[in-house]
Amino acid sequence: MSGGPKPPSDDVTLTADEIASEAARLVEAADTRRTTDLPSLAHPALTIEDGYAIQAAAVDLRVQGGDRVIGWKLGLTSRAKQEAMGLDAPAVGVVLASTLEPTETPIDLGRYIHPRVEPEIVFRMGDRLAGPGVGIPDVLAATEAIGCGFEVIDSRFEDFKFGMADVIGDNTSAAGLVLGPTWVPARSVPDLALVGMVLDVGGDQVATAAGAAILGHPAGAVAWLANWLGERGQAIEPGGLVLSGGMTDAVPLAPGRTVTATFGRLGSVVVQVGTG
Ligand code: OOG
Ligand code: MG
Repeated sequence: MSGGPKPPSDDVTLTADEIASEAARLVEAADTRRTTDLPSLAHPALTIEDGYAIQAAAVDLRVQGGDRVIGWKLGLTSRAKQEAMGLDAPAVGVVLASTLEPTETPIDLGRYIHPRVEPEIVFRMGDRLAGPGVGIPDVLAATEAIGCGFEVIDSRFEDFKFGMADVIGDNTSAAGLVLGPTWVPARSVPDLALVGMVLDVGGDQVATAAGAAILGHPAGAVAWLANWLGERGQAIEPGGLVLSGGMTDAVPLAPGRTVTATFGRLGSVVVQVGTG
């Protein structure tokens, strides 16, 4: 797997130099743990495809620096997330190997700017998958295993305030990933839409959701991704992960906080933040 989404070039309005400089600024913001200006500040007519071009350039910088693409993430696939962020369509981002957090160890807040976690259903793909015409049965047949995780999002923009093209340029706020320990074959969760999830923060139950929160069906969201990638001549590659998107609004991480998401058949995932 290499690189990020490749935009159809006629929808890109920025020059190659402008794309490279926006990408470099976002990568630097992440590396120095400081927020930066929205790309749309300097480029008010920024298009969604400009956003994907910036994202792809930033991912290329990471890969040149020794990182590796290990999958795709969907963002803004639930109503809870769309309402929280004031945006009304799904977005695609890239999962990099460097963002994987060790499971048992407490999270180090020093790696992030203002991190939040989101409970997500995660697919590990067995077969290559690309549209057109991909549906839920195709996704389930191509899936090696389904699990759960917390995505750590950490916008490179102040207060998580951004437009659609901006957040796409910022790789949809992707920053970290904590995977749960349980992986089950797709056939053992015949109705993924009805898998429940209970979200607990420091002993308080703060939200509940079902798989159907994700565009009606998490595997339908993955089908949407495969069809979207197919239009661009790209694919979900074998072995790749797909994060199907936050099922609830995200929870800010704070020193000493423990966040747990308990899913039905998909087990549970815990994020612990150190106090130091
Ligand atoms: C954008 C990323 C959203 C999700 O799962 O919905 C996302 C954000 O909220 O900063 O990853
Ligand atoms: Mg997410």
